[in-house]
Amino acid sequence: MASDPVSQTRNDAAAQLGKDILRVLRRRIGKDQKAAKQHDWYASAILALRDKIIDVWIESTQRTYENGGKRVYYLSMEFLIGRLLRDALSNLGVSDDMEAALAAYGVDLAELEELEPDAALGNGGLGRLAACFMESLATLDIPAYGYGIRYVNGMFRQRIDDGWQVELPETWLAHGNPWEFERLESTYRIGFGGEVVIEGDGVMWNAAEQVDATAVDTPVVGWRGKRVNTLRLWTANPIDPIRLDAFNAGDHFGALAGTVRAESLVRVLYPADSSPAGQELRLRQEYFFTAASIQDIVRRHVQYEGDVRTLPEKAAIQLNDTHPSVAVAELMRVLVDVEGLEFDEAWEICKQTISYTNHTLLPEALETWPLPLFERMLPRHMQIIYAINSRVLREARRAGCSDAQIAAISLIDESGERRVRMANLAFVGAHSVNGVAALHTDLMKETVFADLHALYPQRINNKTNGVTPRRWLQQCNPGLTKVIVDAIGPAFLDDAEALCALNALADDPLLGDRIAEVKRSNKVALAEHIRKTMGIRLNPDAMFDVQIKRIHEYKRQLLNLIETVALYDQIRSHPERDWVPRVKIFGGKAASSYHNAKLIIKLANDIARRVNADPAVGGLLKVVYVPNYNVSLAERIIPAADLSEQISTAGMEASGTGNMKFALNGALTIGTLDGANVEIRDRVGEDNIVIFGLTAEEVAERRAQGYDPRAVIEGSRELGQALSAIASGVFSPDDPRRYEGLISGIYDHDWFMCAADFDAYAAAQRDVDGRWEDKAGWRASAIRNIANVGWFSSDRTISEYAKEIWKVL
Ligand code: IMP
Ligand code: B1N
Repeated sequence: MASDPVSQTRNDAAAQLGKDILRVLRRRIGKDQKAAKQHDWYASAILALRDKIIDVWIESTQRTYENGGKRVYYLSMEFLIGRLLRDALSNLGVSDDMEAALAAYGVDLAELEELEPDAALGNGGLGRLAACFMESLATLDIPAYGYGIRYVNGMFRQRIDDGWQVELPETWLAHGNPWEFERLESTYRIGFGGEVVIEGDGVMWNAAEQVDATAVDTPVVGWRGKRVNTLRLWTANPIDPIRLDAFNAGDHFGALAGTVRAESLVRVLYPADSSPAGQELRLRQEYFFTAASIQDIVRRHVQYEGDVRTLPEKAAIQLNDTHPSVAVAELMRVLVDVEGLEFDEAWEICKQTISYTNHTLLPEALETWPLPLFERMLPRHMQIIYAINSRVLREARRAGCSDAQIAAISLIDESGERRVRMANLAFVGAHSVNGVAALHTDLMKETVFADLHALYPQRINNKTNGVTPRRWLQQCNPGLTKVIVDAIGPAFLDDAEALCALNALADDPLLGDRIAEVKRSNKVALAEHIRKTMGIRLNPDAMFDVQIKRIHEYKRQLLNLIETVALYDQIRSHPERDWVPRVKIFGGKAASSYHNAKLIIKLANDIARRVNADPAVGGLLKVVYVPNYNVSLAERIIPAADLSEQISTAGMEASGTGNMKFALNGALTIGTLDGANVEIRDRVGEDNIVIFGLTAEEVAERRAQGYDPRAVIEGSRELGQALSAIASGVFSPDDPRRYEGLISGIYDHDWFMCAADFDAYAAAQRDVDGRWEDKAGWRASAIRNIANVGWFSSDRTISEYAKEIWKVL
């Protein structure tokens, strides 16, 4: 083999990497091969790899400066990036070299990968989308920066104690972070509070309190390593780390108060996914990272272009939801108060530079801040918001808006306690406002933004979400990737839509067999992981039916659980029937203050305990609640799933991105016509997805008519029995009334229409059983799913943003 030039080059590359690793081990870690522990190899491997990345990184940055091109700035409170080692190896095409290099020292790369903490600087879909976007931006060779917060403790670690969620701090930085570079020279002063004073022609904001924001950069490697972009996360430092006078006078805690106050800014991520996080510290965090980012963007522009007025030609700022929407007021403040532009000119620059993505229409998740709080923390921004508002409302009046329309458009909600509406601020300060799936974008126009849309009819547009096929197919499912390469060649590795070549082979029994083999071995691996970590044994030939996502009532884990109870009951009553063996897998975190979501976790665990111990259902039904669902677990579970549960109340899930990952890995979807499910159905074809339940329109109609869940429950024996079983304590004998409140909520109002959709859902599940029994049919459907969801690559999404919003492609 050594004479084969390709493998010779490979051997050389691996040998060189091996030498690099040893050098790093010696020079940077201070150990030799004999003394090295697993963690030393881990650090050395990453640092050796990082050296390769740095070369491309510097070259990419230089290229941007030389070309004088436009940069994209993605401002996001969350970047759920997960582990980076495998991603970097795979995108640089050196996974095999690294494996061989380490093997030569008796070290297993897969074991090292497990040592990497999962960087969980996000809650769920919104944060993971930002991470997929960063990877696609680098892949498409677009100069881009992600801007966010370097949380010391990101998303909490979830433990399940006696079935209840317990939240623990995740100490992802405990062993240092080999990927990041602190940039002390990129430090900005951020003010809070104080007062605004008139000074000659201008205005001065004298902040009462200040902290320093310092940049910490992480390289983001694109596919095939052509470009490396920067993820710039801000950390907070006190201006005076210690007040020595106070310390020496014996006030040891008070002397450090400034440090504590600064550090609290970047301490934790609010664990609120699509739920309100309306505390003062949250607004401080939002302003802190937004202000630092805006200053950095303007500084870079003025430094190299000399004139702030050309900003829109060289910078596109995308706001990921409203969390950074104070950027509108901050950019105005910098342009007017610091750069000395006229308000009107600044306003045009602001609108041309900024664009905004909306990710939810849930009323409780739309950010608003009490006006007195906002004014106290950001007095100058409050004035600017008033000035913007008076302009916008003048425009609205001129356009003939009614008083009701004016009230809806206003940046200030006057209906109760006065509040600042961050979504309206982002909307008016942006030239583009996009939704994240076609249905969601339509609903934006019809509901929350109806009046703003009437006033600015060109502004709202759709950009259906996507996921990076590198992480969510190639890296998490190498077995499937190889089978596809063998079947249709490697073109899909560079263009996910080339997967459509699989359509021609959908009924090929040989391909069906090979894909089924891969699925089975992924299921065996997951079953083994669950046995090791939870002590539960699973049958890999059972259908793996998976619902993993944040726990939220609108996502309806409860509907799935009620159906699980109904199925359990049926299996017990009719053991003679030919039941399809199922494993119901649940996973997800609940916001710490979300009582019902936590109760749903307990219910899943209570059901699991009872069902798994019941010999009467033996091999036919198992229920598993996997603790601490995160990106790394998703990478294990999704390739092993047969059925993907996407069952939100129609109209409530803006898009979903998990739905895309499952389909890409050959799972069939059972779902409602919500979010991107609609577009997945359009692409895979209605025969290859199981759709059930009310449509968004029907949900709205039912609500308008006065929906009566009791009547529905009376009409469905199965549903009534399942609900009574849960409510009467069948699954909670230790506390029989535990679920009374949860279940009476369904009888009384059933906001999320579990009852209305139950029969359709149960029937759809039996339809799924039927399809499963037709092995060839199932396999063909799985292939058609893989073949037709290449369009949901975040490369496609990002190229749409780039062409239509940012104008950089
Ligand atoms: P920033 O994007 O302005 O923060 O600069 C980040 C890095 O880009 C710097 O540390 C330099 O390595 C590089 N850089 C800055 N200015 C130039 C330039 O004019 N040409 C090439 N590289 C530059
Ligand atoms: O954003 C995802 C979508 O795929 C999901 O459907 C959507 O629910 C999710 C406040 C949110 N919307 N809103 C949030 C997150 C954190 C927070 O503090 C709201 N997350 C979504 C990507 O488009």
